[in-house]
Amino acid sequence: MPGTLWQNQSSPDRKCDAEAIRILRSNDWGNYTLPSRRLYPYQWNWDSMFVALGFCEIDLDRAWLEVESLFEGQWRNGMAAHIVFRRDQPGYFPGPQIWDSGQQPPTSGLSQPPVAATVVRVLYEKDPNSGRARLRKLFPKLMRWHRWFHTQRVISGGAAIAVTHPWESGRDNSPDWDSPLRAVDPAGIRPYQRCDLGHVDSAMRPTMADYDRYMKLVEYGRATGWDHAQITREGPFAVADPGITFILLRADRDLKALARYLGYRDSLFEIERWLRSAQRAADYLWCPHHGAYLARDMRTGEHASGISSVAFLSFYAGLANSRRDLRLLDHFKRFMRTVKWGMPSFDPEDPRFESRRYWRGPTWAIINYLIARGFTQAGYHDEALLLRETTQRLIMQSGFYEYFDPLDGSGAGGPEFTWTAAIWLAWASPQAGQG
Ligand code: 9WN
Repeated sequence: MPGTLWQNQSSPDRKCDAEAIRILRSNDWGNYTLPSRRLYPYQWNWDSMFVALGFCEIDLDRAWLEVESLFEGQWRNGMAAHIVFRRDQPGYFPGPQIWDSGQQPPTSGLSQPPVAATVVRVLYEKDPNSGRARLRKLFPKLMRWHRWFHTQRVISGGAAIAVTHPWESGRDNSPDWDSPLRAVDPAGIRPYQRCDLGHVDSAMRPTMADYDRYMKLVEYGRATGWDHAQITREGPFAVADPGITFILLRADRDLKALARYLGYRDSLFEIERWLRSAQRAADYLWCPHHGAYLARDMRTGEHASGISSVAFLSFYAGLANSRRDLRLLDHFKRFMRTVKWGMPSFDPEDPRFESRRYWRGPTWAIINYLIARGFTQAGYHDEALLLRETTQRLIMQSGFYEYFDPLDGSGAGGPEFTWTAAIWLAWASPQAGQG
């Protein structure tokens, strides 16, 4: 019976199982789940997909619903939006009026890392019989979204995927965006009031200078009527992101497996075409000087000057290159040796590393999960185990925080955070099916 595995509550890890289920259920608003009740009171794209992985362990039907509801926010041009606003919540800024997307239900004007196809494959393979009709309905939506990335978020001739706003990467204030953001002039933006600082200590959040530029980019996108091709081609910010590029590449491979299950030959050919550009995308991001895949400003061609945790997602993407992989594994070992509670989101030896400031250093359970899945598939089992055990101990010690300080393992950001609970159920718990 689904869920029975999770019902014994005697040991500490079993208590965490019960707590994770409680968090998922308490943030569940019917067919979508809030990342966090106070801090993020809407449906977020990649959060929802991790949530579906968590639900998959206890309630497969509910897991499918989570994915289906996300696609209610899909645009006619194929984009699955990064936030779907189903009701007005004054506790979050910027809300639906600021984005002015013209969509119904209202959404933000950009996207987020496309983990959906990979998650749908997990759900489908869990029970192909009950999932087949649902997969048939979702498949064309996934195709359209991937096509949107491959056409609207690349610059002609290129293959790496651009983010046109730091929020699109899901890694808002990563040092990856520092230099390209400096070129965005925030002069003249409308006055605004942040809400996040009412919920979380400002030392853990992006700075005001960052926010001014985030708002400038929203104002620019809105002024184009959210013309995504134009924004990528001419907008003030277009940075090739190893995070999105590798997540999409992996999702393309999973979408291809789904096309095979359904016997959709035309889609298979189209996906194979996308996959043929993978090597070019990887080569564009590879920085021989750092020995890592780095973000790259598409306006100037400049690489970022430090290494983020998403560099290690090349394994998850299914890229294999023995010379590059050795260099990446050296960095991985160094990162994990330098801090006790990895994987830090940014190089802990770089002067810009900040252990509690959001994407400038902290450890995130979802990223650990993605990197570990890649390591397992590439045969690096010790590295995958290290990430899983560290995540397990972090959560058992500190609770279901949004993220963790890699130096002392303390929780940071929002408490009772949905994606941390979901990753516990899907992967970190000793009882987990491991996604
Ligand atoms: C903006 C919901 C989201 C995550 C992102 C994370 C943060 C939002 C914010 O919260 O971003 O999208 O307001 O800071 O960076 O990855 O999806 O949990």
